[in-house]
Amino acid sequence: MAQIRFYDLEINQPGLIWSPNTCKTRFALNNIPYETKWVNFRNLHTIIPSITKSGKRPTVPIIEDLAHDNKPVQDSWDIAVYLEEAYPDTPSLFHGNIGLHKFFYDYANSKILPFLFKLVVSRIADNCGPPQLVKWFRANREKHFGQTLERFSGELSDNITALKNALTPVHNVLKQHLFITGDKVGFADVTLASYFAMVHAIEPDKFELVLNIYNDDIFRNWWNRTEQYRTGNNDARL
Ligand SMILES: N[C@@H](CCC(=O)N[C@@H](CS)C(=O)NCC(=O)O)C(=O)O
Repeated sequence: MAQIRFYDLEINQPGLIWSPNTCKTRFALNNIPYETKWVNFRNLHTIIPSITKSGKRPTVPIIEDLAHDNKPVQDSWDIAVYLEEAYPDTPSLFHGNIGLHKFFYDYANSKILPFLFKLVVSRIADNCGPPQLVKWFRANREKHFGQTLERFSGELSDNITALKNALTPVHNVLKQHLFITGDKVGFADVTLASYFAMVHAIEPDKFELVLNIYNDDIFRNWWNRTEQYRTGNNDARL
């Protein structure tokens, strides 16, 4: 029986596991029985506040902990910390080094994710739901970025170069260790695997460029190694 109710973000391929922030929670839930509730870019604005009742900007992931009075928790980092405390019998993803994982989480968010996001944002926009939602999403994001999504995305080669720079320290670690965390998977691995999962699902050809960014197998081998932690249908692509 599910202990956690987990809210994920659906686009026009039902069941596709693609959202970079929700994947962190999905992968962190690997050892805890959970059920998935799907929301979309439109209805999350009503569904999420009705659960969190916090007044915070509605985003996913959120969870409701069915084993603890349906307690709602929002935000992928806060959820990871919560699960670690509420489910001490499941394997830890922090290994007593929570500060280091927070550092990597922030690094990946600010230095890696933006370039991966630029590889996929146009295709997400075109496939985020029915035509009305597609129109709204594009207008909403273009207003936010102050430019068209295509302009915002820039040149593929520039993004790959910037990404390669940002991934250098990770590549250096993975040359010597099985995981970013060392010999055991940790939340740092969950974080980067989640961002990779977005490109894998949305733009498979570009994902090949990412895996080959150093013309070696380091990232590909690590990605394959993380498979056992990426539950669900990870081979589904848009
Ligand atoms: N810091 C938050 C970010 C959550 C977030 O931005 N989620 C996106 C989906 S990947 C979202 O819900 N977007 C809704 C929207 O932009 O309207 C976390 O890590 O949970």
